[in-house]
Amino acid sequence: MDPFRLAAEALKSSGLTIAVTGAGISAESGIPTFRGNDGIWTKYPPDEYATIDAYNADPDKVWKFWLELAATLGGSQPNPAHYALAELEAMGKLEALITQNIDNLHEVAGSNNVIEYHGNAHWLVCPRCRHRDPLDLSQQTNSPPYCFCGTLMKPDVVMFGEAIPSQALVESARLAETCNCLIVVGTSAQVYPAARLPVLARQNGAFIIEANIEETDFTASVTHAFLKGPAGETLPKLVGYVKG
Ligand code: BV8
Ligand code: ZN
Repeated sequence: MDPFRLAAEALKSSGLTIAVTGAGISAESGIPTFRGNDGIWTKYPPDEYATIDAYNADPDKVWKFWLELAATLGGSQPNPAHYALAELEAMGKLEALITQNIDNLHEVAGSNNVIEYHGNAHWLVCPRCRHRDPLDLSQQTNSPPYCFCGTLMKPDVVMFGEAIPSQALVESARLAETCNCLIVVGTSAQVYPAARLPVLARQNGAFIIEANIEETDFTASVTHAFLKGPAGETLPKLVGYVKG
């Protein structure tokens, strides 16, 4: 059966549907993904630039990478894939959206119930007192700013070796365990604990829809309906089937 028809039927009959998104959903917004040929990690190895130990060891070096990444994100706009998920939410067919992305594009596209599993690059946070400030890109400083409590602030993103914010962790696990349908979009399924969410949902009997340009570790073992292609095309097509 046509995977779009299968996926649309599952969505229509699902009482609680959630989405899990990764960098691939923002690829058509011009944001490079992490892995893959021209991925961010090819230029900036994650163990040098995206771990909390690297940040603590040399904040200025890592700060320069985050400013550059935030500047790339700053100029980007949502693409039809982001709008398709926002439309499903507006249709009452998507309860929550868990994103690994830090680009804020789901919020800009109109999704309301977004769980930022890996934080948000447009904010700074104090590791000590949790005070947050918006990241002011016009301040191209060489070093991160200090919090009023005297501690060096950091980008409000979850770096490797840092814990997922506890509220996001608990709420996402609850949703994965109780949903009837989960749409996983544009993730290589390499990063934990985010990569556990579709597995958890499948174990609890949910119907898994996967949208990706290529197969992943989920496709053979977790996915029921694989929508192959760019999410900017597959997700609007899926919404069309749901409406049809
Ligand atoms: C933690 C920060 C514990 C911001 C990120 C060994 C085994 C298992 C786990 C570990 C291990 N060693 C270490 C760990 C833990 C580690 C981990 O999982 N490492 C991996 C690499 C093995 N995890 C952690 O450290 C996590 N924390 O475990 O803490 C702890 C507990 C208590 C107290 C202290 C500590 C923290 C993980 C979060 C790290 N932060 N990002 C940022 O840089 O964005 S992760 C980074 O990878 C991004 O957030 C990104 O979202 C995430 C996943 O990547 P993807 O989104 O999947 O993107 P990717 O490029 O990989 O793939 C893109 C996909 O899109 C591809 O499939 C492609 O085909 C597809 N695609 C492309 N174009 C399109 C498309 N699809 C559709 N349409 C298109 N057009
Ligand atoms: Zn502080």
